[in-house]
Amino acid sequence: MNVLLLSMPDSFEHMPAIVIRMPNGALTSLAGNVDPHHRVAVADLILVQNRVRQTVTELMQKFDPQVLGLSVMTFQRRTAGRIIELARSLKPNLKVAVGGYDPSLAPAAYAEMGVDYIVRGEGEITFRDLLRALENGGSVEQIPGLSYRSGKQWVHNSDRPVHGIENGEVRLPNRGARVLKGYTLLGRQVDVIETSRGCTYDCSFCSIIEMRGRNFHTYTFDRVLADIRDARDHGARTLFLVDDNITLNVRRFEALCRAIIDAGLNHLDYFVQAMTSAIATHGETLAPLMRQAGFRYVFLGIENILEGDLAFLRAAAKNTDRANGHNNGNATVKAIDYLHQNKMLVVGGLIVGNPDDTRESIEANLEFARQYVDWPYIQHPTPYPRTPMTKDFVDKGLIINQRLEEYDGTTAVVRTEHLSAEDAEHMRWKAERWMKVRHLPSVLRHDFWYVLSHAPQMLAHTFRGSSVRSVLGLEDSRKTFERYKTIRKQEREYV
Ligand code: B12
Ligand code: SF4
Repeated sequence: MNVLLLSMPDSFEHMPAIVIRMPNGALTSLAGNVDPHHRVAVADLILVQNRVRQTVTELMQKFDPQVLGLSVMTFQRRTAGRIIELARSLKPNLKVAVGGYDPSLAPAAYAEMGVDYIVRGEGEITFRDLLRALENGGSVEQIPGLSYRSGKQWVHNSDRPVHGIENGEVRLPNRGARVLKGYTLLGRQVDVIETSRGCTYDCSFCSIIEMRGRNFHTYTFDRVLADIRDARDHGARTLFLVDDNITLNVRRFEALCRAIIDAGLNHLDYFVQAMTSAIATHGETLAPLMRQAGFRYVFLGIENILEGDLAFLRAAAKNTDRANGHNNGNATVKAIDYLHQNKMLVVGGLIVGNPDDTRESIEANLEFARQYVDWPYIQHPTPYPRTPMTKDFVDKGLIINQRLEEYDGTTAVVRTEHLSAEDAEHMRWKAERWMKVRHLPSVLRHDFWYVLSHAPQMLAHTFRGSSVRSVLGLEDSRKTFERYKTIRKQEREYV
């Protein structure tokens, strides 16, 4: 069968497509796990953000798919709906399947959208089984993890247990299925790899618990190294590890660093997401190994520096330094120190605008980011489907915006008990732009020519909405903020 798999073009504030265009790892993993005789094409629409309609039309004509699959996050739901409409208008008898976090956690929304199948949770085996059934005219009733349309009704089969990825059940991704080019992270070709899946924590803002429960599964190192080599052979020089929480097993992570070094794969740049507690507690041995293995940026889930906010986010445990079995308080500064001492850069993940936040508590977090992090990744709490936090915000009546396309993390869609959503967002936006500018010398050193030639576009993106008057401080920043919001709204019309 001909299968076309698409990831959505929507990006958010901290991932400007002019300099960061990463592939979606789910789609190549699906492509690597269907039966080999299918002809699968994978297209990451982030690569063609300004010509989505035209590209989808061309791909539909070129590959003439019987099955179209879309990977969707919540803020991309509206775009997904538009792409499905377009594809159906081109080929009315097309079978459409959706998967990813949003369809898995809010399947009812897709039942209204001209979709035939929803793949809930991990997709490799479910999608393989679905294609087999479609090809052979077989029944889909027995496929766990699948929801399907039956007449006017939707049938939701039982959940599929999470994959035991340690035993080879999930084959390597098929990067050769990609049909668009232009992946980049500041000029270096980027790819994604996975070494594990799952997490045993239960942060209230995270979708993972409802998606797959609290568990942790790991690939063998042989498999991980083969994946890295494959990404490298396809041209990647920077690799983003998409593990949900690789730092759950620090000894394994250290051994992985050694394996990367021993395999001579440490000439690549690695980006990873990590818990502050793990880095603070084990930094002495872990951080030098990470550096040697080629880790360059570490995204730290700091979430908030105030204990009250951490309690609301249920993120206190993962931010506690536990050296020698003792609780030594917040782990953040110690973790950052270890990373900096070992010449790694910190992407600081913070969440501001929580229910009890005041102007002062948000400012305290912004000031912390100014002082300690290299690249700010500050977000607002966003009520994604079925997270515990969403329930809290609903119960407190604090959600002020239901337009899901704005649920991108940097648009405040909830207010606090003391501050409007707009005030919280304005504070973050105003502070964060300048923090980003401060990081320019660092990226310039690493990717001189690329950054030099793209600096005007990068700055124009960061400061969109600004004018000469606003830069000179002659205009109220609220006015600039309004213009930025208008531009951002226009940007969201991808299709
Ligand atoms: C890595 C990651 C990123 C990377 C993305 C790198 C990349 N290009 O892949 C970065 C850091 C850039 C990122 C950014 C964002 N992310 Co993110 N990210 C993740 C993370 C950690 C892992 C996702 C992943 O790749 N997993 C591995 C793959 C193999 O698994 P998978 O995606 O689940 O796919 C499987 C199934 O879902 C299914 N499937 C998926 N698609 C499809 C399609 C079809 C057709 C089928 C059949 C099946 C299927 O099968 C796949 C294989 O089993 C998750 C989860 C987490 N713990 O936080 C969040 C997560 C996906 N991100 C999320 C969000 C919100 C974002 C941001 C909007 C803001 C933010 N929080 O940073 C931005 C948006 C990025 C953009 N486009 O501009 C949310 C999504 C919530 C939701 N309901 O939509 C998550 C769940 C985190 C959370 N808050 O809970 N993210
Ligand atoms: S530690 Fe990370 S992956 Fe685990 S629940 Fe918290 S945010 Fe989600």
